[in-house]
Amino acid sequence: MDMTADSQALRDLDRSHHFHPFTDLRDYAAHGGRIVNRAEHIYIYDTDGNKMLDGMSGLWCCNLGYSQHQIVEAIYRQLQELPFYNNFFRCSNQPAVELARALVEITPERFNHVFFTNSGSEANDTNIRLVHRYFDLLGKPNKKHFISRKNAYHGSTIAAGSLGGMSAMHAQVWGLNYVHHINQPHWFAEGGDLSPEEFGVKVARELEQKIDELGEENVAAFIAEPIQGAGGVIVPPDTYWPEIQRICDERDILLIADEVICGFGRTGDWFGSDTYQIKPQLMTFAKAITNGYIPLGGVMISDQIADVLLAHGGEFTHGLTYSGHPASCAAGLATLQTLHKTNIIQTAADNIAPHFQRRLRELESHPIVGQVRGRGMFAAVELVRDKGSRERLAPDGQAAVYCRDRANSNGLMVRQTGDAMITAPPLVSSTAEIDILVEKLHQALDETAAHYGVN
Ligand code: PXG
Repeated sequence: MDMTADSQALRDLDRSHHFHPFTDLRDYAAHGGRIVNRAEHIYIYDTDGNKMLDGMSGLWCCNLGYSQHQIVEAIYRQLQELPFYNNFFRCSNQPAVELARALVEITPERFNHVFFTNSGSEANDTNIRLVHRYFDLLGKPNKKHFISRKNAYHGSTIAAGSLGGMSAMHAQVWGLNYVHHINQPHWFAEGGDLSPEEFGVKVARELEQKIDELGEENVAAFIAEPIQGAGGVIVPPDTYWPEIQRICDERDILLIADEVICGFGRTGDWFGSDTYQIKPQLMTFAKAITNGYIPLGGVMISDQIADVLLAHGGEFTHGLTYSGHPASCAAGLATLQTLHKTNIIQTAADNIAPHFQRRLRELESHPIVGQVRGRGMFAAVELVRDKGSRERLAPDGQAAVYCRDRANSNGLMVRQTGDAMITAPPLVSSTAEIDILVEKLHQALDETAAHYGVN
């Protein structure tokens, strides 16, 4: 078979008929893209025969890489037994029940209920529905407002896009009028002369100011990722989360932890909330719950909220055809069983993540690297022209786009956010594979420095 001709034909069909997510559609129609057709362990292969080390775990999903046959078999077995039945009208299915129980076991004691969705976006929409119902039932119908953070990503439905704080999305989404944004704890970009610790407290107190501005009686919840992922792996200063927790506790504001990226081992624990010892009343999950193999998301609901919904009764008028899809839940169960059996979260935290973080930090001596930050198995490398003034190499994140393209051409899949290179490799990577990732990134940085005349 002539792979090149095949590949070209596929790419032509793709750019003729397929609108891609978060893509410049005119540019894509003109130039097309890469068709990935096979994956193994931590490597992806495209129809042109290129092999790439996947430094993004799919899209922050395949924490266990691509060769987890027991998850595939669990899906296959389930599809043979019961390919679908809905969870409406007093019906349930065994994998959904068992996965609910398994999730309750790995989350803190106060979580005893789960609502399943197909995606993180729908799970965050569900959070809004749950929070509004909760306060309505408590007789506090004015508590409808949400506070989120600039540059946050919480999904792409209208509601989740509103919760998110990406300005490019807001330019295209006529957002909800009850969502408000405060600054993110991005010390490198916005910390000025403050120490990270001082900056952490300052930016956390913006939550308090926003609550005062809106009136505590009107504010329902604050939503945030423990570490902001798509927004640039923004690792908060250690002072940040304790201050946020204090404010939420004192002011009768629910805390929602969006664990879509942080969850299932990325930060070194089961959840980012464990890493930062925060006590959210709701936790959003998706992506790595099935190792990315099949869509599934959901919300963990703490007793504080569940008890109110249970005690008052009445229909919770929310649901998705595929809430608790048996095949998705079977995949989730197989993934959790694998995480338990292999102890990979702990192994990666003890052996791989320290190596990953240490090797990446060596890049701080590179002439165009201003900062390397990260925790567990994700990190960001900030590009600058001048380390002292933090002047950027080019406007609009163009240098990082260039660097990403160089890395991709060299066989490394990483992504870019603003002026930062982002990487989040699978937890099953070996130290030798991490070394290859860092070498390839180093090479892309060299090529970027040369392109922008920095040496
Ligand atoms: N919350 C967080 C924290 C996410 O990262 C979602 C919610 C939405 O999940 P769904 O399943 O609806 O996509 C996400 C998704 C990127 C990128 O470029 C990240 C996501 C999605 C698409 C692109 O890093 N995260």
